[in-house]
Amino acid sequence: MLSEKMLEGLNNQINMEMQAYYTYLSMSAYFEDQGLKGFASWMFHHSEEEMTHAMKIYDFIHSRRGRVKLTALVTPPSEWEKPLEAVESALHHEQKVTAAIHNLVKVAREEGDYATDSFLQWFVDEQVEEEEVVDDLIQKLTLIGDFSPGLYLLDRELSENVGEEDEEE
Ligand code: OFO
Repeated sequence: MLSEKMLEGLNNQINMEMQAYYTYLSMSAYFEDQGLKGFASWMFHHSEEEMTHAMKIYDFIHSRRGRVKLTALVTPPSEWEKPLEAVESALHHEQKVTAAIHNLVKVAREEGDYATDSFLQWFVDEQVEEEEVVDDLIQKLTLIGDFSPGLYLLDRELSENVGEEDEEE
């Protein structure tokens, strides 16, 4: 059985992952509009990952006989001044998600809930990767600056990477 505090934290985390899904999807739409198809599919692919994160927690709550409660999502931003600004806001969001996951681990440990602690370790590792890939994109965009051919090449690289990831799944 999950404690009430643990259950509330996990339900909040579902909302956060869904919010991430919605935010990356909005970024994908923004990049489509900018004609940057590679960025758009990278963001779309990432939004789908966020939905799988939400569903992992959804399933876990049920497997512990808890009650899932879904809550409202906030309208995500839809415009950014430039690609770098959009990707920086993605990193900011990931950092908030990481902090929330760490807080859930803390609650699980305080309560001696080893099953939830163990379940959350996948998310702890995943967040390291999530922050790394987004930060990598920020570094590349910073290097490119206002050099449009560089942006074009990065966009192409991203569309190729997304294709490769899909083949591996
Ligand atoms: Fe769910 O990992 Fe990003 O937010």
